[in-house]
Amino acid sequence: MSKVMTENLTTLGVHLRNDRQLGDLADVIEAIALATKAIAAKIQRARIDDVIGAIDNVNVQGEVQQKLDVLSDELVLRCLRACPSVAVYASEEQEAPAVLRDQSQGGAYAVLSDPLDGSSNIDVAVSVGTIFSVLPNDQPDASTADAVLQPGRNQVAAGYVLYGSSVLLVLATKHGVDMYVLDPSLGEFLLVATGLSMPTEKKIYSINEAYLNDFDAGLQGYLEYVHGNGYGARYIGSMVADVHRTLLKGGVFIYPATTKAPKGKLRLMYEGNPMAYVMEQAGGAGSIGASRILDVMPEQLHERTPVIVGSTLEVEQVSKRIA
Ligand code: AHM
Ligand code: MG
Repeated sequence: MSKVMTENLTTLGVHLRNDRQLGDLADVIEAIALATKAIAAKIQRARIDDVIGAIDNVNVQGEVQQKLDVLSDELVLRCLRACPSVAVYASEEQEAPAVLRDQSQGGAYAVLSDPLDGSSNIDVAVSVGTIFSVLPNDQPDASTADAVLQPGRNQVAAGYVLYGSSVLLVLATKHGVDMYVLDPSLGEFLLVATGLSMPTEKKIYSINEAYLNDFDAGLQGYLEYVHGNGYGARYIGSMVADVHRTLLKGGVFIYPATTKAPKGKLRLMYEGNPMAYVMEQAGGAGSIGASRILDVMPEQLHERTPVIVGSTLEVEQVSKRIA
């Protein structure tokens, strides 16, 4: 059961330092939070400032980049560059990681991010998000860029900011999952709930069922099962919004492998790992079917993965059919 804060007003910075005792990791989270405040402002003004739509470029994934993808990526990089303990920043939008400083200069962490997930939804005002993952920099100076290639179980913090009807920051650390809301008049993230824990039994499934014929037989069997057993379907098509609903309301979010995309669509390092870490820290689970997401040893920075995250029982129901 999470504790909802109603009496005390506490900022993100105060909570990270005084209650969570995160030391220099608090600086990293605050740098990310600063970037997301700037991104939130850009999103709200996007139509007025004419930054909706694609630029004439594709990213390393071969996807068309939106103007706001690039702006968001630059904002995260600028904020992390100013943070003395960040060694390296890797982003869905950049082919290679940006090495900011090495271990001898105090670079203790690697930060990975999808700076603006679901950006193609902005023109219809659907919620979007920033996803982030923080790993320890375990590399000696010469190979700082390699610090990002670690399994997700090594994460020391991960989370997301949801730009929705309000702007929410959900942060998972070894202390559990806390939620903050951006007070626009103060420009501060304020603590609203600590120790979030997922509902265990909720019959909600979230998947793009239009791809049904491209799913494997086991997953098709799971969908037949949910149709006949009183489940509800929810799918926004914006991962942060779908995962956030799953965290609070329970059920399962699935982006599986398909015949057209045999490794799925979502990225292990920027999407799968941080969301699985959040779910596990809230008492849920994250799976690729055959194994835990957090145990996957990455071979490439931008590799894709099937993602099944949510309530432990429901993740098991799906995984056992497709493993
Ligand atoms: P993006 O990283 O290019 O923005 O794409 C990721 C998004 C997720 O937010 C969402 O879960 C998924 O794409 C939806 O894909 P689909 O339209 O195939 O259902
Ligand atoms: Mg994205």
